[in-house]
Amino acid sequence: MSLASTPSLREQQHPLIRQLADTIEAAWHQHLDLSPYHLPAELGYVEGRLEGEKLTIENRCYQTPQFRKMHLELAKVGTMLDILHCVMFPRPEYDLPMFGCDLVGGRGQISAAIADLSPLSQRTLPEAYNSELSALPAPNFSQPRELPEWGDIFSEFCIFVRPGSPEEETLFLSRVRDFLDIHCTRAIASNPASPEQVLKIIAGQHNYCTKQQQNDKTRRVLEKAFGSDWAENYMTTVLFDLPN
Ligand code: 18B
Repeated sequence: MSLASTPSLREQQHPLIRQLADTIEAAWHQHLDLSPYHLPAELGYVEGRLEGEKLTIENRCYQTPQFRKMHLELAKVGTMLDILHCVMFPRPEYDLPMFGCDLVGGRGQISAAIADLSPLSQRTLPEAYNSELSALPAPNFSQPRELPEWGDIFSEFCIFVRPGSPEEETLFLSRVRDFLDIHCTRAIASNPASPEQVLKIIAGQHNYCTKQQQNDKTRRVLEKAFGSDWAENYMTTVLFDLPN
């Protein structure tokens, strides 16, 4: 197939997903020293079928001195479902929270917009993050959503909403940009942790990934298109792989 007939998924996505993908990549390029991160070749670009519709997944991955893997994924199920998924996995030598976000929409409406800087232990972020995040104006969304049971990994600053208007979409975008500016600036200024701390950080990242793997809504979409073995492998090696 020629390149001209396979436009990037990004151009076909809901505008908020497109803008968020651009925002994330702009922040990464502005603040960080990016190198490529190679996913298993067969998992960079994936196509399957879900209820007669084509499921397409497009992955982009980087690493930096502070982050072992920065993963931006766009997925589309025919005209039914548009998804953006993003996680920044810090190297365990750095005591940094997990940045994660997920946007899920269909038929022109985003139903779930989630973004957080998630702490690795005792639900508390490093003090510097706490003070910077507390200093941001409190965002006001008209349709907050309730976190699932496994969502105890998220911080008090987590946003989980159905954006109710173009203004709220813009507010969500600017909030994510604030999270990324704070996170990237802190990350490049951070010092390596002690060996004892590293063990705790690894345990914290394990807990984060194990909880995220319990997201049945994600799993169901992948299972329906690719089968349960494929979904399990994808969730544990691409979406939320454990640090060594
Ligand atoms: N996720 N999401 O990334 N998920 O990956 N996602 C949904 O309107 C996918 C993350 C999160 O209410 C929904 O209800 C697929 C990260 C939470 O029980 C669907 C992929 C975070 C919920 C998908 C994907 C995260 C949620 C339902 C792979 C947070 C609510 C949409 C490309 C940092 C869960 C809706 C609940 C929901 C699907 C959070 C369909 C396939 C990084 C909390």
